[in-house]
Amino acid sequence: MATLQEKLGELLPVWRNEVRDFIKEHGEDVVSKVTLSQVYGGMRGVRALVCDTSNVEPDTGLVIRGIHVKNLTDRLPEEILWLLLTGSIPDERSLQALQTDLRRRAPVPDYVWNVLAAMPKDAHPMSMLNTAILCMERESVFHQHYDEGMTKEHYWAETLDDALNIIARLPAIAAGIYRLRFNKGPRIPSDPHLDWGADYAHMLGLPDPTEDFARLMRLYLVLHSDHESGNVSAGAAATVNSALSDLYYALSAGLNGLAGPLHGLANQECLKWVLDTRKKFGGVPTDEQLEKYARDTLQSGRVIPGYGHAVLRITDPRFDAFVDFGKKYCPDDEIFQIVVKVFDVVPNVLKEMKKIKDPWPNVDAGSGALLYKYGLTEFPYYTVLFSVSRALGICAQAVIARGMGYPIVRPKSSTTGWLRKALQGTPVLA
Ligand code: HAX
Repeated sequence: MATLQEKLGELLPVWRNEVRDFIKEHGEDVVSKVTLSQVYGGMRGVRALVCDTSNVEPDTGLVIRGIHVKNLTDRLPEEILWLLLTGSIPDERSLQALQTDLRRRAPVPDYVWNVLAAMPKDAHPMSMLNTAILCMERESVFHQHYDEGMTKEHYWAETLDDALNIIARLPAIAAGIYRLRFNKGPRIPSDPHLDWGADYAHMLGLPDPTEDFARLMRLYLVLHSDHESGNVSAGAAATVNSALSDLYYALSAGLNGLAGPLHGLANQECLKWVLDTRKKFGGVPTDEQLEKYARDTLQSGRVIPGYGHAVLRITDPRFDAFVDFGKKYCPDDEIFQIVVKVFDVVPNVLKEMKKIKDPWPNVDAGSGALLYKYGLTEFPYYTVLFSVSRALGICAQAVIARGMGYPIVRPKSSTTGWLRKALQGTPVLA
C-alpha cells in the first residue's frame, strides 16, 4: 500500500531520467513533418505534444496508460485518477486511502455558494462551474508556495495538492449548480459512505431506486476522464499550466474550451437533435424518415452533432460502452432506440459527403439519451458533467507536466507572407 504522493514521489524521478536520456540520444531526430494544410488546418495530425496519461489512435480510440477504455468500464473514477497519474490500478488499500483523502478535502467553502447565488438566473451552467473554480484560486497551494519561493522540485506535489482539492470539491459544486440553476430545491449534503461518482449522483438528487443512475454516472465519469492532450480543453489547460499558472486557472481555461459546441457542448446539441427527431416523427422514425432528416440537417448547413471526430476513424469505443449500458439497463427506452437507429442510418449519409473524414459516432452521440432517461433532462447541464470527469485527466496531465519539469509551451507562428516565401509562392501579405 502506498499513498498517491508516495507513489508519484518514486515514479517521477525515474520517468524524468528516462526522458532526459531519451532526449540526449534522439533530441535531433525528426518525429513529424508539417504540411501547409496542417498549418492552416488546426494542426491536425501534427505530433508535437507529449501526453503519457492516455493515447488516442484513429483506429483504436482511447487507451489509458496502455489499457483500452473498453476494459475499464467497471472501474471507479477514483481508480482511473490513480491510473492516469501512476500508470497502474491502485490496490484496495491505496484506493481507500485516496477516497478518504478526497472526502477530507471535499467540503465547499460558503463563499463559493455566495458567488454562484449572485450570478444571473440565466447563466449557463458551464459559466457557473468555471466561475466557481476560478473564485477558489485564492486557495491554490501552488500559488501560495510559489510566492514563498518554492523550488522546482516541489512543483508537482503542490500541483497535486491543488488537483485533489479541486477534484474532491467538484461533485458537490457541480451538483449544487444543478440544483440552484434548475430550481431543484436546497443542496443535498454529501454521503460519506459513497464513492466519488455515486456521491455526485446522490447530490444531484434524482430518484434512483435501482441505483442504475449511480452506475451510469460512474461509467460516464470514467469514459470522459481523458482523451490525450491535443484536444481543445486539455491543450488549452496544458498551455496555461505551462506558464506556471496554477491549476485553478489552467483547469478553468480548459473547461472554457470544453464549453464549445464543436467540443464538449456537442452532447447537449446531440440530445437536442435526437429529441427534435422524436418530436418531428412522433416517436422512433423509420430509416427513410431519419435519412431524409439527416440530409435536411446537412443541407441547412448544420452539423450532425455526435458524429465525426478530429482524430478517430472508427466508432468511438466510448459510444459503444454507452450503447452496451443502454442495451443492458434500458433497451425499451424510446430515446435510446432513436440513438441506436441514428447509428444505423446516419454514417451512411455522412459517408456520401467526401469532405467528412469520420462518419462514425463519437462519445457525445449516446450519453445524453441515457442521462435523459434517468431524469437528467436539463441538457445545458451535460457539459458540466463532462467537465467533472475531464478534470481528472486535465489535472493528472498538469501534475505530470510539473513533475517532469516540462517548459512553457511556445510554438512558432508564421505570417501568410512568410509561408508563401518559404514555399516559393508569391508573397501577398506582409
Ligand atoms: N456533420 C456535418 N458536417 C461535418 C460533420 C458532421 N457530424 N463532421 C465533420 N463535418 C464537416 C466539417 O464541418 C468540415 O466541413 P468544412 O470543411 O465545410 O468546414 C468537414 O466535414 C471536414 O471535417 P473533418 O476533417 O471530418 O472534421 P474536423 O476534424 O474538422 O472536425 C469535429 C471534427 C468533431 C469538430 C466535427 O466532426 C464536427 O463538427 N462534428 C459534430 C460536432 C461534434 O460531435 N463534436 C464533438 C466531438 C467529440 C468531442 O470533442 N467531444 O467533446
